[in-house]
Amino acid sequence: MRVNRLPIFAAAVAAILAASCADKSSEQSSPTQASEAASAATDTPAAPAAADNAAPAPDPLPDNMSTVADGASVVVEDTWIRQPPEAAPVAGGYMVLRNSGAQDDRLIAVRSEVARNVEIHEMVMEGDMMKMREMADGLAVPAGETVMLKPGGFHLMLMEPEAGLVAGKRIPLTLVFERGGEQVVEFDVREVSADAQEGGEHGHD
Ligand SMILES: [Cu+2]
Repeated sequence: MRVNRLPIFAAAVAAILAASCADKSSEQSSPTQASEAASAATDTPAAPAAADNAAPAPDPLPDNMSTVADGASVVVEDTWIRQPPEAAPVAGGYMVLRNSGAQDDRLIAVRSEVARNVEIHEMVMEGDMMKMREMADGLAVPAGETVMLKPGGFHLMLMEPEAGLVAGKRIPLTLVFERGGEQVVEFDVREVSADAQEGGEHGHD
């Protein structure tokens, strides 16, 4: 064990030394730093990496790594609307928001032709009661994260939906993201038994 550890440690020290050297001297830069220098000063060709005896450095990052121009970085999946009881004043909409981009985004509004308006709701405890509440600032979808809208949790609330929201129909909703702009996404209307639901019948103020 002791015999094997020493070379590894020595290699790590050598790598650290090589890296700190490169900070002072551009001629001894590691491959990673060479690529950064090359993208910073594109008028000069990138100098070949002088790695010397240092441990091999990881592959240089692609030049566009931090400059990805991402518009719609949120992927919308598993979209569905619960078939509301006849003449119900609201209908719940659910989906999965997957932000694969490097930038935080936020669902700030939803529009639909089949409802008077669409609100973004969260569930909160009030005493021993779960209540739903509109999220006035919208729903954050942080970079690299997945946000689920599901019964009993975050959901869309179609206010005063038109008649005929029956299972099998596909309803387009326009999702408006703060950064990514608008996406029109189709939602399947599904019939779900009432005892399976938690976010269905809650009073609105
Ligand atoms: Cu609601």
